[in-house]
Amino acid sequence: MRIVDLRSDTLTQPTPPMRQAMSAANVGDDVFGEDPTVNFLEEMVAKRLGKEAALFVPSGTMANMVSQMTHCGGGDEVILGDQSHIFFYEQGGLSALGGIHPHTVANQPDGKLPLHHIEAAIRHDDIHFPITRLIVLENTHNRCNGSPLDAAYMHSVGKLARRYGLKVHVDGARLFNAAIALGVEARELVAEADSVNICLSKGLAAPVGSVVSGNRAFISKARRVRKVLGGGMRQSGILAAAGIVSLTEMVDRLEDDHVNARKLAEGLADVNGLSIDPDDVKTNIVYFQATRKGITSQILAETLGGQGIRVLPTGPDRLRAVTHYQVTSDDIDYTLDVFSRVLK
Ligand code: TLP
Repeated sequence: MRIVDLRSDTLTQPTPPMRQAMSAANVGDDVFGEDPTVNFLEEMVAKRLGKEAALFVPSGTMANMVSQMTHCGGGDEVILGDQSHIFFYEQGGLSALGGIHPHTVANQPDGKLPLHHIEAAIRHDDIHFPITRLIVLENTHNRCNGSPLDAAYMHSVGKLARRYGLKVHVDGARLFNAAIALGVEARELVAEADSVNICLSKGLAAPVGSVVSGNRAFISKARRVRKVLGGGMRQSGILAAAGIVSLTEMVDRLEDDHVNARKLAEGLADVNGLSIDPDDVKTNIVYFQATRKGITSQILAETLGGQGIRVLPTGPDRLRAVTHYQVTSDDIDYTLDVFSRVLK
């Protein structure tokens, strides 16, 4: 059966050049700071994002955890979106592992946190309150239609943070999708950020890994936090080698994923029993609603799955489809055919 797997861009397989680079990588013990390939990747990311230093970690979840635990101590408070990946999908790790208190602000449909809502959430000095340390933004915003947050907005949050002596962390798991969609360099989006997570293992197709970047002092403290979380890796240059290929060969082509996502969204808008506004789709993430009575997202996903089309239910009637480099324009045509047949 023909399979089109749209559940996530994390499903991407490493490319042939990645496998070659991995088998040929020069490696050393990275806990000793002696893996040349990891060091190269870290320098590459830092430079690309306009930061002083960077740290290779096993996952986006660990990148976010390390960043928050580096900025905050126990009892400190983080302001973040109620739809953010950190709040929604990371098991409350910031509280469980970091003793950090989350203070949520409602995300707007475009993933932004209104400045006046952020400002209202900042604690003033009062013996009853936790101390606000950090604001977290997510770009692109996964649960908000994969929306890219523009540079002007990112800068305005940075300025607000400075005014109150706060730090800013950007969960940029898909930062390069945002940069491509907005036609700007990724570094412009994170110019005001104190720390940034980028994921290599989503649309950029590396098998494993994320990179945190920030200033030198931040990264050396983050290196200690990575170790206590069990993320100190040894000959991890094998993995970093694939990440280097991600950054050199896989960024510009993200545009193709955005074109395919838009095409999928426009096609789904014409299918009876679904609701979607294609104009909401700006990157590679497509959310849609199942509107026919009795057809829940679970039922629809299972029925489509039986026909080889894999999508992810993300709510009782909400589903997600994500395009990536292993999904072609022809796969989108096929996917739309199957949707029409299943919902006829
Ligand atoms: N997101 C995954 C799932 O966890 C939902 C996906 O399929 O989209 N930040 C953002 C914005 C993410 O979307 C993800 C992964 C992460 C962080 C965590 O990355 P990993 O999975 O590497 O820990």
